[in-house]
Amino acid sequence: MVQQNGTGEQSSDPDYFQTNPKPPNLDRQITLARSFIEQHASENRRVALVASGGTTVPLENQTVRFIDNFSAGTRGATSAEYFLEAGYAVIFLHRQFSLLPYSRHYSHSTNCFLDFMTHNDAGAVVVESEYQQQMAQVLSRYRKAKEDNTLLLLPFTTVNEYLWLLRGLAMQMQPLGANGLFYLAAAVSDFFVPAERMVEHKIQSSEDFQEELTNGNGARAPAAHMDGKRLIINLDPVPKFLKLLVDGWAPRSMIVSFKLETDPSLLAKKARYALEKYSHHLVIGNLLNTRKWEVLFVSADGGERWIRVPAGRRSKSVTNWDHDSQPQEPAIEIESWIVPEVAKEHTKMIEKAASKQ
Ligand code: PAZ
Repeated sequence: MVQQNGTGEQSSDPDYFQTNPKPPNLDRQITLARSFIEQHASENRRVALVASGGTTVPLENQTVRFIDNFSAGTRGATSAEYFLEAGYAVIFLHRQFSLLPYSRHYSHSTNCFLDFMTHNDAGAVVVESEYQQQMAQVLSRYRKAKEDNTLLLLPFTTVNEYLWLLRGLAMQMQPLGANGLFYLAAAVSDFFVPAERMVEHKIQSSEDFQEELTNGNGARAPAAHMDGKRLIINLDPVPKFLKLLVDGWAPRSMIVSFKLETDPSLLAKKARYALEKYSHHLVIGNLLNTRKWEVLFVSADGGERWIRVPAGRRSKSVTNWDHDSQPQEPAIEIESWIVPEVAKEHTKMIEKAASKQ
């Protein structure tokens, strides 16, 4: 059972980074990002930070159990490719082992790379002739991104790692000014276990073996514990990082967030609410079941408009023989329409910023 702690209203928590541990590899990741950003700033290239995949909330320090947020990383990985095509350099902040730009075409259950391969007459493994052309295109784009050093892959797993990375990267991106873009498609947990209430070891399913959580001041209530046969999980709200990003970490960049809902009647309202609450530039709303063929753009000028893949182009065949259980793939990737729209808005913002100088 998941319980919410407190009143339900989440606050910006300036203490978050004092009380929740810095990930061990953060400095290394930030160093990589710094030289990447410096290179592209010196070439006056736009840099998009694309956040992708879901964050986890570990229930134990030595993590056996965790809560996860839904996202395969399709939105982020696909969008990253279109940003690269539009001339951006991309920092791809992604959930470890979720889909990646380029390799996404040949991974996971719908597109197993083995289904694209065959043996030739000499017995060598080669790409099936019907996939040659498409794979050659993906390969040359992938190679170009590598040669030009325009794609930096930075993984996270937990919500804590995500928040530390987002803040650290935003600080590094500040010198880019309006050339920086945040495209926040990751599915980030709203609730988490703060470090001070995290147990060290695997939660036991019997009260008899329950771990005591103590500090200098005596016992503290752990975030997860057994109550008879029931597991009680008591989570804190994650700080409102979007507010912190807009107001403090990246005040001159363009900021685009995504809003995922399952109830169609709430989508526009919630997207508008988020935009008004955080005062950023654009919210892209999507529904879980239709996210591959329709999204709602809600912008700061009051505009609301749907981008939709036409009904006739909503499905294509997939290579896997076991695809019946998978959602249909549209013939058009909706990100090929989303990203140019975002880039157009970004151009306007850059021009506006330049006219003020
Ligand atoms: O990666 P994916 O295609 O499986 O899912 C993408 C998404 C639905 C997580 C993304 O488009 C999104 O809405 N992200 C924000 C989620 C949120 O409201 O926190």
